[in-house]
Amino acid sequence: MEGDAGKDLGCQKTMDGKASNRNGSAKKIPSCCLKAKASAPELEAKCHSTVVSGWFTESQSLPDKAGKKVFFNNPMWPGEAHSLEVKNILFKGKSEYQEVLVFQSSTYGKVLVLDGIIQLTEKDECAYQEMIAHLPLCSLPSPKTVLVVGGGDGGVLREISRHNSVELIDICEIDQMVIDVSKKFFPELAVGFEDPRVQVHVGDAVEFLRNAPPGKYDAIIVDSSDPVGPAQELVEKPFFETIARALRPGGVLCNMAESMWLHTHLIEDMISICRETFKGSVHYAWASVPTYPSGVIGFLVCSTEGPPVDFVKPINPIEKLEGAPKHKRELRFYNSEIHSAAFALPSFLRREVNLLRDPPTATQQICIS
Ligand code: SPD
Repeated sequence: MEGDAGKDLGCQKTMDGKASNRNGSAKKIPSCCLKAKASAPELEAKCHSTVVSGWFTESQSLPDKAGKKVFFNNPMWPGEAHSLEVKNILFKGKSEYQEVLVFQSSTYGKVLVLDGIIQLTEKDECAYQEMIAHLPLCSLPSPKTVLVVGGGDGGVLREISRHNSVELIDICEIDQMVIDVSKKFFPELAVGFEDPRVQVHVGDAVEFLRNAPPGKYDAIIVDSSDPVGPAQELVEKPFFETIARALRPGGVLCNMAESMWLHTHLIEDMISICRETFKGSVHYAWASVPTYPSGVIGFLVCSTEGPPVDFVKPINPIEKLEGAPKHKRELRFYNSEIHSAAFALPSFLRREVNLLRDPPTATQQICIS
């Protein structure tokens, strides 16, 4: 791994316009590039060489046929780009699934990037990892069995391990390189792997869930990358069905659910699939994460039919769990107040994703009033 630092990830173009790797052999273009190419056919889909003149950006400008610079960016957030100043590149590599980049930024600490998209920075990872773990786990009286889908950096494991009631933490991550890179460069996150309750499974989560005994888990947390490339399947109905099957009655799912500013249609689709699939409740919450596109990220929380789950008012408040607020390190973002506040939605989102469609339950009345 060390030897790779500073190497060009090189999704270069050959004379015939096909993508090639460094030694010139033909290379499969990732689906995200193909989508981008389809939305901007005048450009060749160029992979994720993302550091230009000392700045990392989730998009880049490329010359069109007339030599004019055209902004080429991720199809998930067309027309915008966030940049971070790069102090130095610590690692560049290519796994079987994606390109992996780690750099030291000037203002956000170390940054992990997969396929050209920021996954976390040392400065603001606390908001995402703490929320995606404690929104579901503080909504259950005494969670015991938890599955993490994705989450190979270990940050979500670190957060789950604050809960002493938990006896088993399975994690299914598709990409061993993400785990290795996190252990090397992000020890504050990878510390999550040290908990003896953690069982690591490297492989396809869809397959893993298909083989899981029905009703095995109290909570499933889907900490995926965006639904382009390897995470595409993780927003589709069959995936949610396998999750519902693997949860016990009254079990909960917390799923990364993108930005309300950029992805209202995707959120709407996810909510409608989840309403069909999870017969308990379905809610949307959000948090501020400055280095994610538009500066916010959402969480879809759902429960299966069974003992009702009131997501808005944590029944298992973290402040009352012995040792939890300081376990491994102090909580930086999450507390019970922010938990409830996360379910307050802007009016446009309530309308656009039709969150008022069902007659509001007592819980929803609190959340939407
Ligand atoms: N747009 C980026 C969304 C990334 C979500 N996954 C982050 C992984 C951190 N554990």
